[in-house]
Amino acid sequence: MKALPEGSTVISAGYGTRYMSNNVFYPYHQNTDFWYLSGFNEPDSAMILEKNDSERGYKQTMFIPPKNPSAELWDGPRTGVEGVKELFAADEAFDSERFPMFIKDALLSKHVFMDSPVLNPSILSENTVKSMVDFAKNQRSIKPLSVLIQELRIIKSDYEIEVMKKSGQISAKSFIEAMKWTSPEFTEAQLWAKLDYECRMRGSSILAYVPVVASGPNGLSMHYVRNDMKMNDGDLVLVDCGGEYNGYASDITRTWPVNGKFTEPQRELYQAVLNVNKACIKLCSEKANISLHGIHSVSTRLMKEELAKIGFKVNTWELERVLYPHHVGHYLGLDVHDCHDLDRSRKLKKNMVVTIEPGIYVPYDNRFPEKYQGIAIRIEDNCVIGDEEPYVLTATAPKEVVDIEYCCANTN
Ligand SMILES: [Mn+2]
Repeated sequence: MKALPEGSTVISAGYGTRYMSNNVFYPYHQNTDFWYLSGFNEPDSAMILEKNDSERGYKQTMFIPPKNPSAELWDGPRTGVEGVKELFAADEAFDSERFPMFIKDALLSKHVFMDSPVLNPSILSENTVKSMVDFAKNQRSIKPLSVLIQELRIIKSDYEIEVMKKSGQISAKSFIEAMKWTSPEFTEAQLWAKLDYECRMRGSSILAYVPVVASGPNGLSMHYVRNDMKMNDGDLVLVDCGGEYNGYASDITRTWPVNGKFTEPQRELYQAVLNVNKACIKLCSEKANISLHGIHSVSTRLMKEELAKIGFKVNTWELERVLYPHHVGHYLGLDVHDCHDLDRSRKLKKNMVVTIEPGIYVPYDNRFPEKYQGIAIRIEDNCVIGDEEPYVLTATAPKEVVDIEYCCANTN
């Protein structure tokens, strides 16, 4: 609010409940921008911030589901109007149903910052509110809010880093348990359940995203999330999974042998990707003076060299469109793909958090050495940008060949 001009009003709405089918709802997840501003986790809530001359510099008005004994009988206790003033520092608070009355005035301020109501199910997308916003849009310019919040979110506070350390540890330890437990007698679905269980047993509220649990050639599909096949002896399993802890996501990928022992071609290809992963992680500092796009360029160059060492002859198109078709990383935070509107060409600054996730996916195509065909490998870590060197949040998840094989052999 300090950075905004006089006469500014910020309107932020949380998500409503989302449905899988008919009356069957998904586990509730708050809009992360609203959560960042408010810390409030109940559906159908909203907040209006008005810049003023008070000591605080602004007035915070919240709209929330009110206390209601019959609704609370079904859905559990609500914070209520008095609670949200006491616990969430609201100057004023009202029943969500009164939001349309207030937004009308709010939209008349000199500078209005809010995101399009059509983007997400929230009390902003209700018809009366939507028509008022559409009307205001024609009258004056409403400026987008999310990019402003993303600018705040991209640099983590020391407290956020502490929470993300815990989030990383939880997920990394869950990978250790998953490796120890993996065997050809299980399915991908069972390995998914194992990871979910281990994350939640350590304090995660939920997995941060639908994981990829892809054994054998299933790993060649980047977004394989069916996770329903039997895992075969002799195959690798590629797992991209992370828990959410106090709102903050982890995003780890490890690839390990279903039977616990790499074959020779698997190990060679794995080592190539691992070398790229480690070299790129070293670049995660302010001193390196580099962006995520910059690290990506380095990763493609290194990958080409690593592949040449083991007999691949590939051109740039084959490398960047077929074998390694995705980016080396993204920002990480409350969202897995955090600050998604901010460019990856900005120089990395202290306390940004990024993923480093080079991968190789060799299709059944005789342009590539036959012994590597059908193998998919990705190794992904979460790194806090430091002054001179990174802090790797996911360092406890094994990734050296010897560590993985030791872990897999240790079957409890
Ligand atoms: Mn990722």
